[in-house]
Amino acid sequence: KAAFHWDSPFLLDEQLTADERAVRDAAREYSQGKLAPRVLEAFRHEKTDPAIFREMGELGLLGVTIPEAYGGAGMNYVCYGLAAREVERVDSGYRSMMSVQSSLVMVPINEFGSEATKQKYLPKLATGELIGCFGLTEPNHGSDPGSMITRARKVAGGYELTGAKMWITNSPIADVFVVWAKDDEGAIRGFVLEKGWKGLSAPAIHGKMGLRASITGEIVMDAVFCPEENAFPDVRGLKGPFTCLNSARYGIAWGALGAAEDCFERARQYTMDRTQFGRPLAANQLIQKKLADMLTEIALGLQSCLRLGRMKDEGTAAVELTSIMKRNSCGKSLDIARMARDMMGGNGISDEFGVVRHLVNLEVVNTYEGTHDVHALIIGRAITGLAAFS
Ligand code: TGC
Ligand code: FAD
Repeated sequence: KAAFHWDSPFLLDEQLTADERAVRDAAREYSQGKLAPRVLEAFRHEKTDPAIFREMGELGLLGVTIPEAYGGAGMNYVCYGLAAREVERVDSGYRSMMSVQSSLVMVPINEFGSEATKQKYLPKLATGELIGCFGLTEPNHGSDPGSMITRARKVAGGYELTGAKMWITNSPIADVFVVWAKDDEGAIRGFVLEKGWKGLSAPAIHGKMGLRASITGEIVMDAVFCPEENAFPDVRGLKGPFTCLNSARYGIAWGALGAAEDCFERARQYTMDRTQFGRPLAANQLIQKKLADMLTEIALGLQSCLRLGRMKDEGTAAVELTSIMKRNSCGKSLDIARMARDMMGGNGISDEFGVVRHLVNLEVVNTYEGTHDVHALIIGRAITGLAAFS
């Protein structure tokens, strides 16, 4: 009879190449060795350590899928997903820092930037020497970014950008700002701005109850001059930002399950160790059902993420598949974190036990990069041919 492995029921390892396992192992060693010891203080005191970008850069975790010619690791999407899972096993905020830099800053520069722009920014973003952020959301336009009001007015030698972006990961510590704005024709275009340019500021947003280890801010643009060479020359419309989101949402699909795995493993160990009514909590049917539900969703989710990664690498993944997986992983991981929190009783409320931090982080992850319901509408449109949001 084949043995059952509760920690990997579908034997995920056996479906990976040696290179993929090596990336996964390096990301795990770094995350557990360097990130895990810092996370409690970082989360408690809302502290983001910018040194993390350089550390991740040294390991090749920034721009995993970006070609080596520009400083990236030149690896496949499966590697990127595996790395996101390991980083988010520690904290969604750390995965956020990595995925914004990789998918939302390096991907658009690589896909849409001129050769000079790529040469100028990508190698330093890959090492973490430069920190990037991505400004799409505005105070009054979140799920509906097509209605943005930030403007890029054509002026001699470039554009003048005016407007405000809200809830922007990394912005207060960013050196490079990928910002989306409408031009004089009303078309959405992408621009690469730099810290220190006149009229550009990025105040921090404080008081977040989740993702506290990852700094978030605004981007305020008051007639910021952007030279022509820093505007993406060809891409127009929402296709530009959505191309970046396809990559980041895929990373989140893996990452959220990493957080869920951490919750599951903690809840399992806790209920094995804790005795009530004269026996381990884990000996009770209700507890075992919860563990079975958690493991089932994690195992099915990881297997589907791997399939999506393989399809992305082959070029056969429709964007709606990413919506299915981002939505499923976030929703299921949030349920798992809630269950784990409950199974750990009063201790589950303490940040020292880890799971409540994942829970409040996952509330954010379920909202950004397209909310749970917005992804349902994207999938619903693909099923029916009818758009429910307009
Ligand atoms: P829609 O008509 O659907 O599309 C407009 C144009 O965009 C194209 N397109 C895509 N292209 C590539 N990939 C995709 N996934 C695409 N989806 C759409 C589409 O083909 C069309 O092109 P064209 O050439 O015909 O113009 O646009 P809509 O306005 O109706 O869209 C509605 C909706 C709900 C799908 C969309 O607006 C949406 O996804 N809203 C959610 C917004 C969102 O995800 N924001 C994320 C902000 S960034 C962030 O949260 C980062 S957090 C990072 C972290 O810390 O980890
Ligand atoms: P809204 O769009 O106002 O939605 C509110 C509620 O209404 C949601 O439940 C939503 O599902 C629902 N809703 C909206 N439209 C419909 C509809 N048509 N039908 C039914 N229900 C609907 N953005 C960036 O650009 N860059 C970043 O780096 C970034 N980082 C972030 C970091 C954090 C910590 C947070 C919290 C957000 C971040 N965001 C970022 C913004 C994020 O993408 C948005 O918050 C998200 O897209 C939702 O937009 P909103 O907050 O305006 O909510």
